[in-house]
Parts: sequence; C-alpha cells; structure tokens
Amino acid sequence: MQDAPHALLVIDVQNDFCPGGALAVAEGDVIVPGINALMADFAVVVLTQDWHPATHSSFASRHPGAAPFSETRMPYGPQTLWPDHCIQNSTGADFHPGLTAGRADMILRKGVNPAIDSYSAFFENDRQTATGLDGYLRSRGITAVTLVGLATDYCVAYSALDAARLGFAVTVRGDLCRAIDLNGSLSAALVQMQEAGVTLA
Ligand code: VGL
Ligand code: ZN
Repeated sequence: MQDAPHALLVIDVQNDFCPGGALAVAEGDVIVPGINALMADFAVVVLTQDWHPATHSSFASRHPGAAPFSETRMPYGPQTLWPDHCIQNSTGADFHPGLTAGRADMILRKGVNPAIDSYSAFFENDRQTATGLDGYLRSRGITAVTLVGLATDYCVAYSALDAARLGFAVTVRGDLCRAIDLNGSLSAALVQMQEAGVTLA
C-alpha cells in the first residue's frame, strides 16, 4: 500500500481507445492487467470516462469538410477534430471489459458539454471549467496522484499537467499508458510533463 494520501487515476481505459475502437490507440488494451494489479497499492482509485454527446464539437463529423485529426479553432483555442468516439451509453464508451472497474471509489465522466472538449480529468479544455475532481481528492486528503491509461499524450498528459498545477505530487507510469502520437504530440507531452515536475516512471 502506498502512503495513505495517494490516489490512482485511471484515465479513459475505454473500448473506443483500444484496438478495434473508434479512436484506437495501439496496444491500448495491453496495459489493462498491469493497471488492475496496481489498484491494490492505492487507498483511492478514480476511473475517468470520456463521455461525449453524439453532437460533440470535437467530432470532425460536426465540421463539414473537416477531416478527422485535422485542427480547428474553438473560442477556447486550438482543437484537434477526432473521429466520433466515446458516445454516451455506447459500447465504445464502456470501460475495457478486462478492467476491474468495480474497484473504483469514484468514476468521473468528462467531455459532456457539447461545446467544450475535456482532455483533462480536472478542467475542460477552456482550462477554467472544473470537473470537481480537485475537490473530491482534497476532501479525501489526497496529496499525491499516480496516472495510468489512455492516451499518454492527450488525456493522461493534460490531467497530469493540471494535477501538478493544482499542487499534487504527480507520477505518470509510462509503462501503463499508451499514446496516440499525432504530429509529435507524444514527445511534446513528455517534455511538458518533465518541465512541470511530473515524475515519469
Ligand atoms: C482522448 C482524444 C479525444 C484521450 C479523448 O482519452 O486521450 N483523446 N478524446
Ligand atoms: Zn474525447
């Protein structure tokens, strides 16, 4: 068991991010057994779930003529346009069937607002709209978080950077994450996390 005030954040281990899914991450499913085993070491386990309405503005399908993986501008800044994924109540939005989801103390759903994407588990992509996770962790006495899951360079990195900014001690277990790696996004995310004081283990 880790020191008591330490939470495991399991980011978006969902069917659509695993092989065969709508936004598949290479080897996204390979990390599942390792994540299940790691849960035993933590007093608090939080699972996150990307949970989009079918009309979500991060979907290329909502932008006539735009290709998936192209970039657009939103009022809150640049936004990558994705294939439709993790639609609320769809099989693609379900956790990977091998994940021990029953172990979770809390399940946080994000990306629900059709107008704003939310990579981070703490703030939507406007960097201002809070999800409530910060308050949950603080009220449970958590001061350190370890992150695993999908994808290293998007939801894991954004969550890790926000956690560091909020004052948590942050570790990312790179061996239990997998990346999308779009136009150098993985190396950029690794540099940003290093600069923010995130421990990459
Ligand atoms: C994610 C792109 C779009 C992720 C979610 O979980 O990393 N990436 N939505
Ligand atoms: Zn998404």
